[in-house]
Amino acid sequence: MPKEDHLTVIENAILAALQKSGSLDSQQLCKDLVAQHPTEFEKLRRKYEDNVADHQVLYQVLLSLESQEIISLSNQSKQMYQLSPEGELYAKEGSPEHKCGELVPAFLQLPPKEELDPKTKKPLSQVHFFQRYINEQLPHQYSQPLPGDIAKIGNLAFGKAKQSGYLKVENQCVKPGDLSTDKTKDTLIQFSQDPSKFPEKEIKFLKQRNLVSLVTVKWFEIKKGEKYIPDMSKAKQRVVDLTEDMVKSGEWKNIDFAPLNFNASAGPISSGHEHPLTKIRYDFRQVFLQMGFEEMDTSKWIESSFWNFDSLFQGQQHPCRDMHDTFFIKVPQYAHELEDTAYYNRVKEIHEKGGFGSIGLRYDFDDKFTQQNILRTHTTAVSSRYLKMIADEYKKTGELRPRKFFSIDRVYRNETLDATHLAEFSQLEGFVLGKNLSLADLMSYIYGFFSRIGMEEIEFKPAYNPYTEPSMEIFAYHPGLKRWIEVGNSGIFRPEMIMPMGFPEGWNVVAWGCSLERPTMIEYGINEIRSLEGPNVSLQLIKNVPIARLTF
Ligand code: FB9
Repeated sequence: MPKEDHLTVIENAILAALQKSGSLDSQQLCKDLVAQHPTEFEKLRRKYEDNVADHQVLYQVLLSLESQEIISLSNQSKQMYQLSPEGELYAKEGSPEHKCGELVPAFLQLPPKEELDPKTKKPLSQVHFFQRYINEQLPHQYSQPLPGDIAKIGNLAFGKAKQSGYLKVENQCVKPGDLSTDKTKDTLIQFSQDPSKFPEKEIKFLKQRNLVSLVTVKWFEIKKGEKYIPDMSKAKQRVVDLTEDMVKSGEWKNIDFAPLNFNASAGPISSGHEHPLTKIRYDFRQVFLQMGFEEMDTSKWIESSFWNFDSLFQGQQHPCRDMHDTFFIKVPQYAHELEDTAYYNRVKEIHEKGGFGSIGLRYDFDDKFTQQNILRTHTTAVSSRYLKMIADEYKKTGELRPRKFFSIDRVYRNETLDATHLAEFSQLEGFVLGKNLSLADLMSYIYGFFSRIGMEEIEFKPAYNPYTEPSMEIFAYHPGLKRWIEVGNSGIFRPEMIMPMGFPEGWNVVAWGCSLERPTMIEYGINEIRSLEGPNVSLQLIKNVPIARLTF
Protein backbone atom coordinates (compact mmCIF):
# COMPACT_ATOMS: atom_id res chain seq x y z
CA MET A 1 0.00 0.00 0.00
CA PRO A 2 1.57 3.32 -0.97
CA LYS A 3 2.80 5.36 2.02
CA GLU A 4 0.03 7.73 3.00
CA ASP A 5 0.87 11.33 2.51
CA HIS A 6 0.73 13.58 5.56
CA LEU A 7 -2.71 14.94 4.67
CA THR A 8 -4.20 11.46 4.38
CA VAL A 9 -2.67 10.45 7.73
CA ILE A 10 -4.40 13.40 9.40
CA GLU A 11 -7.68 12.80 7.53
CA ASN A 12 -7.71 9.12 8.50
CA ALA A 13 -6.97 10.01 12.13
CA ILE A 14 -9.98 12.35 12.11
CA LEU A 15 -12.24 9.67 10.56
CA ALA A 16 -11.02 7.02 13.02
CA ALA A 17 -11.68 9.35 15.97
CA LEU A 18 -15.15 10.00 14.58
CA GLN A 19 -15.75 6.27 14.21
CA LYS A 20 -15.04 5.84 17.93
CA SER A 21 -17.06 8.80 19.10
CA GLY A 22 -20.17 10.08 17.37
CA SER A 23 -19.07 13.68 17.66
CA LEU A 24 -15.79 15.50 18.18
CA ASP A 25 -14.75 18.84 19.63
CA SER A 26 -12.35 20.43 17.11
CA GLN A 27 -10.23 22.06 19.84
CA GLN A 28 -9.65 18.73 21.63
CA LEU A 29 -9.18 16.90 18.32
CA CYS A 30 -6.52 19.46 17.39
CA LYS A 31 -4.55 18.79 20.59
CA ASP A 32 -4.82 15.01 20.04
CA LEU A 33 -3.65 15.22 16.40
CA VAL A 34 -0.66 17.44 17.29
CA ALA A 35 0.28 14.97 20.02
CA GLN A 36 -0.28 11.76 17.98
CA HIS A 37 0.93 12.94 14.52
CA PRO A 38 3.36 15.85 15.15
CA THR A 39 5.38 15.34 11.94
CA GLU A 40 2.38 15.13 9.62
CA PHE A 41 0.69 18.08 11.30
CA GLU A 42 3.88 20.16 10.96
CA LYS A 43 4.04 19.33 7.22
CA LEU A 44 0.46 20.53 6.87
CA ARG A 45 1.31 23.79 8.61
CA ARG A 46 4.09 24.53 6.09
CA LYS A 47 1.39 25.19 3.45
CA TYR A 48 0.50 28.37 5.28
CA GLU A 49 2.34 31.55 6.11
CA ASP A 50 4.05 31.76 9.48
CA ASN A 51 2.28 31.75 12.82
CA VAL A 52 -0.92 30.01 11.74
CA ALA A 53 -2.63 28.53 14.82
CA ASP A 54 -2.97 24.75 15.01
CA HIS A 55 -6.75 25.04 14.97
CA GLN A 56 -6.63 27.06 11.74
CA VAL A 57 -4.50 24.36 10.08
CA LEU A 58 -7.00 21.67 11.16
CA TYR A 59 -9.92 23.84 10.01
CA GLN A 60 -8.73 23.72 6.38
CA VAL A 61 -8.66 19.90 6.51
CA LEU A 62 -12.14 19.84 8.05
CA LEU A 63 -13.47 22.17 5.30
CA SER A 64 -12.17 19.78 2.63
CA LEU A 65 -13.80 16.75 4.30
CA GLU A 66 -17.02 18.73 4.74
CA SER A 67 -17.04 19.72 1.05
CA GLN A 68 -16.98 15.97 0.25
CA GLU A 69 -19.84 15.45 2.73
CA ILE A 70 -17.68 12.97 4.62
CA ILE A 71 -18.15 15.02 7.81
CA SER A 72 -20.48 17.79 8.91
CA LEU A 73 -19.39 20.83 10.92
CA SER A 74 -21.41 23.07 13.20
CA ASN A 75 -20.10 26.30 14.68
CA GLN A 76 -19.94 26.28 18.48
CA SER A 77 -18.43 28.51 21.12
CA LYS A 78 -17.71 28.05 24.80
CA GLN A 79 -16.15 29.95 27.63
CA MET A 80 -13.07 28.35 29.00
CA TYR A 81 -10.06 29.28 31.06
CA GLN A 82 -6.75 29.75 29.33
CA LEU A 83 -3.34 30.70 30.70
CA SER A 84 -2.84 34.47 30.85
CA PRO A 85 0.43 35.90 29.44
CA GLU A 86 1.82 35.83 33.01
CA GLY A 87 0.67 32.23 33.38
CA GLU A 88 2.29 31.30 30.07
CA LEU A 89 5.56 32.90 31.23
CA TYR A 90 5.65 31.09 34.56
CA ALA A 91 4.64 27.77 32.99
CA LYS A 92 7.57 28.16 30.62
CA GLU A 93 10.25 29.74 32.84
CA GLY A 94 9.25 29.02 36.43
CA SER A 95 7.26 30.81 39.13
CA PRO A 96 8.56 34.00 40.77
CA GLU A 97 8.46 32.32 44.18
CA HIS A 98 10.79 29.59 42.96
CA LYS A 99 13.04 32.29 41.46
CA CYS A 100 13.19 33.91 44.91
CA GLY A 101 14.57 30.66 46.32
CA GLU A 102 17.04 30.49 43.46
CA LEU A 103 18.30 34.01 44.30
CA VAL A 104 19.21 33.19 47.94
CA PRO A 105 22.75 31.78 47.31
CA ALA A 106 23.78 34.79 45.19
CA PHE A 107 22.34 37.17 47.79
CA LEU A 108 24.27 35.49 50.63
CA GLN A 109 27.50 36.00 48.66
CA LEU A 110 27.03 39.79 48.83
CA PRO A 111 28.85 41.78 51.55
CA PRO A 112 26.49 42.40 54.53
CA LYS A 113 24.76 45.82 54.47
CA GLU A 114 24.24 48.15 57.48
CA GLU A 115 21.49 50.72 57.17
CA LEU A 116 19.16 52.30 59.75
CA ASP A 117 15.42 52.33 59.39
CA PRO A 118 14.65 56.08 58.85
CA LYS A 119 11.61 55.78 61.16
CA THR A 120 12.78 53.54 64.02
CA LYS A 121 16.48 54.43 63.63
CA LYS A 122 17.10 50.68 64.23
CA PRO A 123 19.37 48.66 61.88
CA LEU A 124 17.45 47.19 58.91
CA SER A 125 17.31 43.37 58.88
CA GLN A 126 18.94 41.07 56.32
CA VAL A 127 15.44 39.99 55.23
CA HIS A 128 14.70 43.61 54.36
CA PHE A 129 17.79 43.76 52.16
CA PHE A 130 16.82 40.44 50.53
CA GLN A 131 13.38 41.74 49.65
CA ARG A 132 15.01 44.82 48.07
CA TYR A 133 17.36 42.43 46.22
CA ILE A 134 14.42 40.39 44.89
CA ASN A 135 12.73 43.49 43.44
CA GLU A 136 15.98 44.38 41.67
CA GLN A 137 16.81 40.88 40.38
CA LEU A 138 13.45 39.25 39.67
CA PRO A 139 12.89 41.05 36.29
CA HIS A 140 16.25 39.76 35.10
CA GLN A 141 15.27 36.17 35.78
CA TYR A 142 12.82 36.11 32.84
CA SER A 143 13.24 36.37 29.07
CA GLN A 144 10.47 38.95 28.82
CA PRO A 145 9.22 41.80 31.04
CA LEU A 146 7.09 40.78 33.98
CA PRO A 147 3.49 41.95 33.44
CA GLY A 148 2.55 44.15 36.40
CA ASP A 149 4.05 45.93 39.41
CA ILE A 150 7.46 44.38 40.24
CA ALA A 151 7.32 45.26 43.97
CA LYS A 152 3.88 43.63 44.25
CA ILE A 153 5.04 40.52 42.39
CA GLY A 154 8.24 40.44 44.49
CA ASN A 155 6.42 40.68 47.84
CA LEU A 156 3.92 38.02 46.84
CA ALA A 157 6.71 35.79 45.57
CA PHE A 158 8.73 36.20 48.80
CA GLY A 159 5.73 35.12 50.87
CA LYS A 160 5.01 32.16 48.55
CA ALA A 161 8.67 31.19 48.60
CA LYS A 162 8.65 30.94 52.43
CA GLN A 163 5.30 29.12 52.33
CA SER A 164 6.56 26.60 49.75
CA GLY A 165 9.90 26.07 51.51
CA TYR A 166 11.95 27.44 48.58
CA LEU A 167 13.74 29.56 51.22
CA LYS A 168 13.81 29.82 55.02
CA VAL A 169 13.80 32.84 57.33
CA GLU A 170 15.37 32.36 60.79
CA ASN A 171 16.07 35.25 63.18
CA GLN A 172 15.44 37.79 60.42
CA CYS A 173 18.02 35.98 58.25
CA VAL A 174 17.43 34.24 54.92
CA LYS A 175 18.59 30.67 54.30
CA PRO A 176 18.36 28.39 51.20
CA GLY A 177 15.34 26.08 50.99
CA ASP A 178 14.24 23.07 48.91
CA LEU A 179 14.11 23.93 45.20
CA SER A 180 13.55 20.39 43.91
CA THR A 181 10.02 21.23 42.70
CA ASP A 182 8.15 24.32 41.47
CA LYS A 183 4.55 23.62 42.39
CA THR A 184 3.03 26.66 40.62
CA LYS A 185 4.92 25.91 37.41
CA ASP A 186 3.84 22.25 37.51
CA THR A 187 0.23 23.27 38.13
CA LEU A 188 0.25 25.69 35.21
CA ILE A 189 1.68 23.04 32.88
CA GLN A 190 -0.92 20.51 34.04
CA PHE A 191 -3.67 23.10 33.49
CA SER A 192 -2.51 24.00 29.98
CA GLN A 193 -2.54 20.35 28.94
CA ASP A 194 -6.26 20.02 29.57
CA PRO A 195 -8.04 23.03 31.15
CA SER A 196 -11.44 21.32 30.95
CA LYS A 197 -10.28 18.56 33.35
CA PHE A 198 -8.75 20.90 35.90
CA PRO A 199 -10.37 21.07 39.39
CA GLU A 200 -12.43 24.25 39.92
CA LYS A 201 -10.83 25.05 43.30
CA GLU A 202 -7.36 24.93 41.76
CA ILE A 203 -8.53 27.30 38.98
CA LYS A 204 -9.71 29.72 41.68
CA PHE A 205 -6.16 29.81 43.10
CA LEU A 206 -4.72 30.57 39.62
CA LYS A 207 -7.42 33.17 38.94
CA GLN A 208 -6.52 35.05 42.14
CA ARG A 209 -2.99 35.46 40.80
CA ASN A 210 -4.20 36.43 37.28
CA LEU A 211 -2.43 33.38 35.89
CA VAL A 212 -5.56 32.29 33.97
CA SER A 213 -8.24 34.25 32.16
CA LEU A 214 -11.76 33.35 30.97
CA VAL A 215 -11.99 33.49 27.18
CA THR A 216 -14.63 32.63 24.58
CA VAL A 217 -13.27 29.91 22.36
CA LYS A 218 -14.85 29.14 18.98
CA TRP A 219 -14.85 25.51 17.97
CA PHE A 220 -16.59 23.11 15.61
CA GLU A 221 -18.66 20.10 16.52
CA ILE A 222 -17.65 17.37 14.04
CA LYS A 223 -20.10 14.64 13.07
CA LYS A 224 -20.31 11.96 10.37
CA GLY A 225 -21.50 13.32 7.04
CA GLU A 226 -23.91 11.83 4.48
CA LYS A 227 -20.95 10.22 2.71
CA TYR A 228 -18.94 9.30 5.82
CA ILE A 229 -16.20 6.69 5.26
CA PRO A 230 -13.95 5.15 7.93
CA ASP A 231 -10.81 6.01 5.98
CA MET A 232 -9.81 7.89 2.84
CA SER A 233 -8.95 4.75 0.83
CA LYS A 234 -12.71 4.40 0.38
CA ALA A 235 -13.05 7.95 -0.94
CA LYS A 236 -14.04 8.36 -4.58
CA GLN A 237 -11.32 10.01 -6.65
CA ARG A 238 -12.45 13.58 -6.64
CA VAL A 239 -12.30 15.12 -10.08
CA VAL A 240 -11.98 18.88 -10.09
CA ASP A 241 -11.45 19.87 -13.72
CA LEU A 242 -13.70 18.97 -16.64
CA THR A 243 -11.56 18.03 -19.68
CA GLU A 244 -12.27 17.97 -23.42
CA ASP A 245 -11.92 14.15 -23.46
CA MET A 246 -14.53 13.78 -20.70
CA VAL A 247 -17.01 15.83 -22.73
CA LYS A 248 -16.27 14.03 -26.03
CA SER A 249 -16.46 10.55 -24.49
CA GLY A 250 -19.46 11.33 -22.33
CA GLU A 251 -17.44 10.06 -19.36
CA TRP A 252 -18.36 13.25 -17.47
CA LYS A 253 -21.84 11.82 -16.82
CA ASN A 254 -20.42 9.22 -14.45
CA ILE A 255 -17.94 11.39 -12.62
CA ASP A 256 -18.53 12.78 -9.12
CA PHE A 257 -17.02 16.27 -9.53
CA ALA A 258 -15.75 18.04 -6.40
CA PRO A 259 -18.22 20.83 -5.63
CA LEU A 260 -16.91 24.32 -6.36
CA ASN A 261 -15.74 25.95 -3.15
CA PHE A 262 -16.98 29.50 -3.56
CA ASN A 263 -15.50 30.40 -0.18
CA ALA A 264 -11.96 29.56 -1.22
CA SER A 265 -9.82 32.68 -1.35
CA ALA A 266 -8.21 33.31 -4.71
CA GLY A 267 -4.46 32.96 -4.97
CA PRO A 268 -2.37 36.13 -4.99
CA ILE A 269 -2.31 37.65 -8.46
CA SER A 270 1.10 38.99 -9.27
CA SER A 271 0.24 41.69 -11.74
CA GLY A 272 1.83 45.01 -12.56
CA HIS A 273 1.78 47.82 -9.99
CA GLU A 274 1.80 51.53 -10.63
CA HIS A 275 4.84 53.46 -9.39
CA PRO A 276 4.06 56.06 -6.70
CA LEU A 277 5.30 58.81 -9.05
CA THR A 278 2.80 57.62 -11.67
CA LYS A 279 -0.01 57.78 -9.13
CA ILE A 280 0.89 61.30 -8.01
CA ARG A 281 1.48 62.40 -11.64
CA TYR A 282 -2.05 61.21 -12.50
CA ASP A 283 -3.55 63.29 -9.67
CA PHE A 284 -1.63 66.44 -10.54
CA ARG A 285 -2.57 65.97 -14.22
CA GLN A 286 -6.23 65.77 -13.25
CA VAL A 287 -5.88 69.04 -11.37
CA PHE A 288 -4.47 70.83 -14.41
CA LEU A 289 -7.14 69.32 -16.70
CA GLN A 290 -9.90 70.29 -14.25
CA MET A 291 -8.53 73.85 -14.35
CA GLY A 292 -8.87 73.87 -18.14
CA PHE A 293 -5.17 73.56 -19.00
CA GLU A 294 -4.06 71.86 -22.23
CA GLU A 295 -1.21 69.34 -22.02
CA MET A 296 2.03 69.99 -23.88
CA ASP A 297 3.93 67.27 -25.75
CA THR A 298 7.13 66.85 -23.73
CA SER A 299 8.33 63.64 -25.39
CA LYS A 300 11.60 65.15 -26.70
CA TRP A 301 13.97 65.16 -23.75
CA ILE A 302 16.93 66.40 -25.82
CA GLU A 303 16.68 70.12 -26.35
CA SER A 304 18.82 72.78 -28.02
CA SER A 305 20.45 75.34 -25.75
CA PHE A 306 18.56 77.93 -27.76
CA TRP A 307 15.10 76.79 -26.61
CA ASN A 308 16.24 75.72 -23.14
CA PHE A 309 18.11 78.92 -22.32
CA ASP A 310 18.51 81.63 -25.02
CA SER A 311 14.82 81.88 -25.97
CA LEU A 312 14.15 82.44 -22.25
CA PHE A 313 16.62 85.35 -22.20
CA GLN A 314 18.98 83.32 -20.04
CA GLY A 315 22.47 84.62 -20.89
CA GLN A 316 25.16 82.36 -22.29
CA GLN A 317 27.50 83.14 -19.41
CA HIS A 318 24.93 82.15 -16.78
CA PRO A 319 26.61 79.61 -14.46
CA CYS A 320 23.80 77.06 -14.84
CA ARG A 321 24.80 76.68 -18.50
CA ASP A 322 28.16 75.08 -17.80
CA MET A 323 29.02 71.41 -17.61
CA HIS A 324 28.63 71.32 -13.84
CA ASP A 325 24.90 71.95 -14.05
CA THR A 326 23.88 70.80 -17.51
CA PHE A 327 24.26 67.51 -19.41
CA PHE A 328 25.62 68.25 -22.89
CA ILE A 329 24.95 65.74 -25.67
CA LYS A 330 27.95 64.45 -27.61
CA VAL A 331 26.11 62.92 -30.55
CA PRO A 332 24.38 64.77 -32.12
CA GLN A 333 26.28 67.63 -30.53
CA TYR A 334 24.43 70.42 -32.36
CA ALA A 335 20.80 71.12 -33.26
CA HIS A 336 19.82 72.30 -36.74
CA GLU A 337 19.80 76.02 -37.31
CA LEU A 338 16.48 77.66 -36.45
CA GLU A 339 14.25 77.95 -39.52
CA ASP A 340 12.75 81.22 -38.32
CA THR A 341 15.92 83.28 -38.80
CA ALA A 342 14.04 86.56 -38.15
CA TYR A 343 13.02 85.27 -34.70
CA TYR A 344 16.53 83.93 -34.11
CA ASN A 345 18.00 87.35 -34.90
CA ARG A 346 15.49 89.09 -32.59
CA VAL A 347 16.58 86.76 -29.77
CA LYS A 348 20.26 87.38 -30.55
CA GLU A 349 19.62 91.13 -30.69
CA ILE A 350 17.83 91.24 -27.37
CA HIS A 351 20.71 89.33 -25.70
CA GLU A 352 23.39 91.58 -27.23
CA LYS A 353 21.74 95.03 -27.33
CA GLY A 354 18.33 94.74 -25.70
CA GLY A 355 15.04 95.93 -27.16
CA PHE A 356 11.36 96.32 -26.23
CA GLY A 357 12.51 98.65 -23.45
CA SER A 358 15.25 96.27 -22.20
CA ILE A 359 18.93 97.13 -22.14
CA GLY A 360 19.73 93.48 -22.91
CA LEU A 361 22.67 91.45 -21.51
CA ARG A 362 25.31 93.16 -23.64
CA TYR A 363 27.66 90.35 -24.66
CA ASP A 364 28.58 88.71 -27.96
CA PHE A 365 25.98 86.03 -28.58
CA ASP A 366 27.70 82.76 -29.63
CA ASP A 367 25.90 81.21 -32.60
CA LYS A 368 27.52 77.81 -32.04
CA PHE A 369 26.96 77.61 -28.30
CA THR A 370 23.26 78.21 -28.78
CA GLN A 371 23.04 75.15 -31.01
CA GLN A 372 24.54 72.83 -28.39
CA ASN A 373 22.23 69.91 -27.66
CA ILE A 374 21.52 69.19 -23.99
CA LEU A 375 19.23 67.17 -21.81
CA ARG A 376 16.59 69.79 -20.99
CA THR A 377 17.06 71.27 -17.54
CA HIS A 378 13.41 72.32 -17.23
CA THR A 379 10.17 71.88 -19.12
CA THR A 380 10.11 75.66 -19.53
CA ALA A 381 11.97 74.93 -22.79
CA VAL A 382 8.80 73.27 -24.03
CA SER A 383 6.69 76.14 -22.74
CA SER A 384 8.89 78.45 -24.81
CA ARG A 385 8.38 76.34 -27.97
CA TYR A 386 4.59 76.32 -27.42
CA LEU A 387 4.47 80.07 -26.88
CA LYS A 388 6.41 80.60 -30.14
CA MET A 389 3.94 78.30 -31.96
CA ILE A 390 1.00 80.34 -30.57
CA ALA A 391 2.71 83.56 -31.65
CA ASP A 392 3.22 82.09 -35.13
CA GLU A 393 -0.48 81.16 -35.32
CA TYR A 394 -1.32 84.73 -34.31
CA LYS A 395 1.00 86.09 -37.01
CA LYS A 396 -0.67 83.84 -39.59
CA THR A 397 -4.32 84.28 -38.55
CA GLY A 398 -4.32 87.61 -36.73
CA GLU A 399 -6.28 85.84 -34.00
CA LEU A 400 -5.01 85.53 -30.45
CA ARG A 401 -6.89 84.25 -27.39
CA PRO A 402 -5.87 83.45 -23.80
CA ARG A 403 -4.35 79.98 -23.53
CA LYS A 404 -3.44 77.71 -20.59
CA PHE A 405 -0.92 74.89 -20.96
CA PHE A 406 0.78 72.45 -18.60
CA SER A 407 3.51 69.84 -18.71
CA ILE A 408 4.71 67.09 -16.37
CA ASP A 409 7.88 65.30 -17.39
CA ARG A 410 11.49 64.47 -16.73
CA VAL A 411 14.18 67.15 -16.56
CA TYR A 412 17.94 66.70 -16.06
CA ARG A 413 20.45 68.61 -13.97
CA ASN A 414 24.03 67.73 -13.24
CA GLU A 415 23.38 67.80 -9.48
CA THR A 416 25.32 66.31 -6.60
CA LEU A 417 23.28 63.27 -5.62
CA ASP A 418 21.93 63.10 -2.06
CA ALA A 419 18.89 61.80 -0.14
CA THR A 420 16.57 64.26 -1.85
CA HIS A 421 18.33 65.06 -5.12
CA LEU A 422 19.01 62.95 -8.22
CA ALA A 423 20.44 64.12 -11.54
CA GLU A 424 16.89 64.11 -12.87
CA PHE A 425 13.43 64.78 -11.57
CA SER A 426 9.89 65.24 -12.83
CA GLN A 427 8.93 68.85 -13.20
CA LEU A 428 5.40 70.19 -13.35
CA GLU A 429 4.84 73.51 -15.07
CA GLY A 430 1.77 75.51 -15.89
CA PHE A 431 1.54 78.77 -17.83
CA VAL A 432 -1.27 81.16 -18.72
CA LEU A 433 -1.09 83.48 -21.75
CA GLY A 434 -3.36 86.48 -21.44
CA LYS A 435 -3.67 90.26 -21.68
CA ASN A 436 -2.16 92.35 -18.87
CA LEU A 437 -1.93 89.42 -16.49
CA SER A 438 -0.74 90.48 -13.01
CA LEU A 439 0.85 88.83 -10.03
CA ALA A 440 -2.65 88.66 -8.55
CA ASP A 441 -3.72 86.51 -11.50
CA LEU A 442 -0.65 84.31 -11.01
CA MET A 443 -1.33 83.97 -7.28
CA SER A 444 -4.92 83.04 -8.03
CA TYR A 445 -3.95 80.25 -10.43
CA ILE A 446 -1.37 78.94 -7.97
CA TYR A 447 -3.93 78.99 -5.16
CA GLY A 448 -6.45 77.19 -7.38
CA PHE A 449 -3.84 74.52 -8.13
CA PHE A 450 -2.53 73.79 -4.65
CA SER A 451 -5.93 74.06 -2.95
CA ARG A 452 -7.08 71.16 -5.15
CA ILE A 453 -4.41 68.98 -3.56
CA GLY A 454 -5.41 69.88 -0.04
CA MET A 455 -3.20 72.89 0.69
CA GLU A 456 -5.35 75.99 1.04
CA GLU A 457 -2.97 78.22 2.96
CA ILE A 458 -0.49 79.64 0.44
CA GLU A 459 2.20 82.28 0.99
CA PHE A 460 4.58 83.88 -1.50
CA LYS A 461 8.14 85.14 -1.10
CA PRO A 462 10.01 87.34 -3.61
CA ALA A 463 12.64 85.34 -5.50
CA TYR A 464 14.84 85.50 -8.62
CA ASN A 465 14.62 83.52 -11.86
CA PRO A 466 16.64 84.45 -14.97
CA TYR A 467 13.54 84.24 -17.18
CA THR A 468 10.78 85.63 -14.98
CA GLU A 469 10.36 89.02 -13.37
CA PRO A 470 8.92 89.36 -10.82
CA SER A 471 9.44 85.89 -9.42
CA MET A 472 8.04 84.26 -6.28
CA GLU A 473 8.80 81.20 -4.24
CA ILE A 474 5.61 79.41 -3.20
CA PHE A 475 5.00 78.10 0.32
CA ALA A 476 1.99 76.11 1.57
CA TYR A 477 0.81 74.89 4.95
CA HIS A 478 0.67 71.08 4.75
CA PRO A 479 -2.25 69.86 6.92
CA GLY A 480 -0.67 66.42 7.27
CA LEU A 481 2.84 67.58 8.23
CA LYS A 482 1.30 70.49 10.18
CA ARG A 483 3.99 72.86 8.96
CA TRP A 484 4.78 75.24 6.12
CA ILE A 485 6.69 73.70 3.19
CA GLU A 486 8.19 75.08 -0.02
CA VAL A 487 6.01 73.87 -2.88
CA GLY A 488 7.45 75.54 -5.94
CA ASN A 489 8.49 78.65 -7.82
CA SER A 490 6.71 81.07 -10.15
CA GLY A 491 6.87 84.32 -12.05
CA ILE A 492 5.88 86.42 -15.05
CA PHE A 493 7.96 85.56 -18.15
CA ARG A 494 10.18 88.53 -19.01
CA PRO A 495 9.25 90.73 -22.01
CA GLU A 496 12.71 89.89 -23.44
CA MET A 497 11.36 86.30 -23.81
CA ILE A 498 7.81 87.04 -24.92
CA MET A 499 8.11 90.07 -27.19
CA PRO A 500 10.70 88.66 -29.69
CA MET A 501 8.20 85.81 -30.33
CA GLY A 502 5.80 88.35 -31.87
CA PHE A 503 3.07 88.75 -29.24
CA PRO A 504 1.22 92.11 -29.35
CA GLU A 505 1.84 94.78 -26.73
CA GLY A 506 0.08 94.11 -23.43
CA TRP A 507 0.03 90.29 -23.76
CA ASN A 508 2.10 88.40 -21.21
CA VAL A 509 2.51 85.00 -19.58
CA VAL A 510 2.39 83.94 -15.91
CA ALA A 511 3.82 80.55 -14.94
CA TRP A 512 4.71 78.35 -12.02
CA GLY A 513 6.42 75.03 -11.42
CA CYS A 514 7.04 72.32 -8.86
CA SER A 515 8.25 68.71 -8.82
CA LEU A 516 6.61 65.29 -8.54
CA GLU A 517 9.23 63.71 -6.29
CA ARG A 518 8.78 66.06 -3.36
CA PRO A 519 4.99 65.58 -3.03
CA THR A 520 5.35 61.85 -3.66
CA MET A 521 7.93 61.50 -0.90
CA ILE A 522 5.73 63.49 1.46
CA GLU A 523 2.56 61.59 0.61
CA TYR A 524 4.19 58.16 0.94
CA GLY A 525 6.51 59.03 3.82
CA ILE A 526 9.64 58.23 1.78
CA ASN A 527 12.75 60.02 3.06
CA GLU A 528 15.30 58.68 0.63
CA ILE A 529 14.70 59.57 -3.03
CA ARG A 530 16.80 56.59 -4.09
CA SER A 531 14.09 54.37 -2.59
CA LEU A 532 11.76 55.96 -5.12
CA GLU A 533 13.88 55.98 -8.26
CA GLY A 534 16.97 54.17 -9.48
CA PRO A 535 18.54 50.68 -9.24
CA ASN A 536 17.88 50.25 -5.53
CA VAL A 537 14.11 50.68 -5.65
CA SER A 538 12.36 47.89 -3.78
CA LEU A 539 9.69 46.29 -5.97
CA GLN A 540 7.85 45.43 -2.79
CA LEU A 541 7.57 49.13 -2.01
CA ILE A 542 6.04 49.66 -5.46
CA LYS A 543 3.60 46.79 -4.85
CA ASN A 544 2.70 47.99 -1.39
CA VAL A 545 1.98 51.68 -1.94
CA PRO A 546 -1.70 52.51 -1.44
CA ILE A 547 -3.63 54.73 -3.82
CA ALA A 548 -2.50 58.35 -3.74
CA ARG A 549 -4.27 60.44 -1.11
CA LEU A 550 -3.98 63.87 -2.78
CA THR A 551 -7.38 65.50 -2.28
CA PHE A 552 -8.91 67.71 -4.95
O1 FB9 B 1 7.95 70.58 -5.68
C1 FB9 B 1 8.33 71.16 -4.69
N1 FB9 B 1 7.70 71.06 -3.46
C2 FB9 B 1 6.45 70.46 -3.29
C3 FB9 B 1 5.49 70.46 -4.27
C4 FB9 B 1 4.24 69.92 -4.05
C5 FB9 B 1 3.93 69.38 -2.82
O2 FB9 B 1 2.66 68.84 -2.66
C6 FB9 B 1 2.21 68.45 -1.35
C7 FB9 B 1 2.27 67.16 -0.88
C8 FB9 B 1 0.95 67.70 -1.34
C9 FB9 B 1 4.87 69.37 -1.80
C10 FB9 B 1 6.15 69.92 -2.04
N2 FB9 B 1 9.39 72.05 -4.75
C11 FB9 B 1 9.94 72.39 -6.05
C12 FB9 B 1 9.94 72.72 -3.60
C13 FB9 B 1 11.11 72.04 -2.99
O3 FB9 B 1 10.92 70.63 -2.98
C14 FB9 B 1 12.47 72.30 -3.61
O4 FB9 B 1 13.39 72.01 -2.58
C15 FB9 B 1 12.82 71.44 -4.79
N3 FB9 B 1 12.31 71.98 -5.97
C16 FB9 B 1 12.86 71.50 -7.24
C17 FB9 B 1 13.96 72.30 -7.84
O5 FB9 B 1 15.05 71.47 -7.83
C18 FB9 B 1 16.17 72.02 -8.45
C19 FB9 B 1 11.00 71.50 -6.42
C20 FB9 B 1 11.51 71.55 -7.89
C21 FB9 B 1 11.14 72.70 -8.70
C22 FB9 B 1 11.37 74.01 -8.33
C23 FB9 B 1 10.97 75.06 -9.15
C24 FB9 B 1 10.30 74.79 -10.34
C25 FB9 B 1 10.03 73.47 -10.69
C26 FB9 B 1 10.45 72.43 -9.88
C27 FB9 B 1 9.88 75.84 -11.18
C28 FB9 B 1 9.52 76.71 -11.85
C29 FB9 B 1 9.05 77.75 -12.67
C30 FB9 B 1 9.19 79.05 -12.25
C31 FB9 B 1 8.72 80.06 -13.05
C32 FB9 B 1 8.10 79.78 -14.25
C33 FB9 B 1 7.96 78.45 -14.65
C34 FB9 B 1 8.43 77.45 -13.87
